[in-house]
Amino acid sequence: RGLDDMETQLIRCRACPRLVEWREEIGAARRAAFRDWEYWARPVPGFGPPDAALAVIGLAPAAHGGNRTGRMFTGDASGDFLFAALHTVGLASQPEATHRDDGLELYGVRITAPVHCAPPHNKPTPDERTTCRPWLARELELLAPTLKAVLALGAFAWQALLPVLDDAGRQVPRPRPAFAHGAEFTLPALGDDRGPLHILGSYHPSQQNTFTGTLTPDMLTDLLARAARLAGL
Ligand code: DU
Ligand code: SF4
Repeated sequence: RGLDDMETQLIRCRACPRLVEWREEIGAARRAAFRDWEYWARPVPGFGPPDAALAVIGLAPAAHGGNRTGRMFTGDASGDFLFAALHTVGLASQPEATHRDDGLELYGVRITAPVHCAPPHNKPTPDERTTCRPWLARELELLAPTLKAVLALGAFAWQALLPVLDDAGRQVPRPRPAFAHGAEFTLPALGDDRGPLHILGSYHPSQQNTFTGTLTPDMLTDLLARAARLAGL
């Protein structure tokens, strides 16, 4: 299976020296609350069915979240918010994600990120975003036969996504659509097996946004529901 092969290769990636050092350093130092954890401390693969109709794209794994558990958004505050919303709209089997074997299933949706390794201060550099781009391109290409919608969580994901779509031969309008919460555009079907693709933007469910009320649960569930409907889910 394509995505399994990709995952095997991805988790060995060491292309970004700063991130390799950081992810391992965090894994060695840990945090008091997680002292008993063996941190994943490697690239964190995408999560969800290989025939997903909707892709949700975040930023990068959190140091003590995905970098600890080895699964996107699993075990951190952003994930608590995201999985609760996914469960509310019927896209996840449970509202919580705590570890890789917690039984969580996603229905028709795959969660990934444009940068697969935890960055210092949750801030990857533009170079790191560029270096990790082929992984996002490959994942979206493998999903292409079933993919109908992509929801970018935050401006970083939006800006990482558009060049990938360009490179895949999708015709992203010029000037490029700007990121906003609720931004939306549709790319036309291509001559091959790829139908129209709906692109949506939402604020990222980071604590910076959720603690301040910039992103409320209703705002996220509304957009997830819309993305799911556009994806035929
Ligand atoms: O708020 P937090 O759960 O500690 O996450 C920190 C940071 O990383 C935030 O900007 C969300 C982002 N993030 C992500 O994009 N993908 C993940 O799987 C986990 C966190
Ligand atoms: Fe490799 Fe991406 Fe991690 Fe960089 S961020 S080391 S390209 S997996």
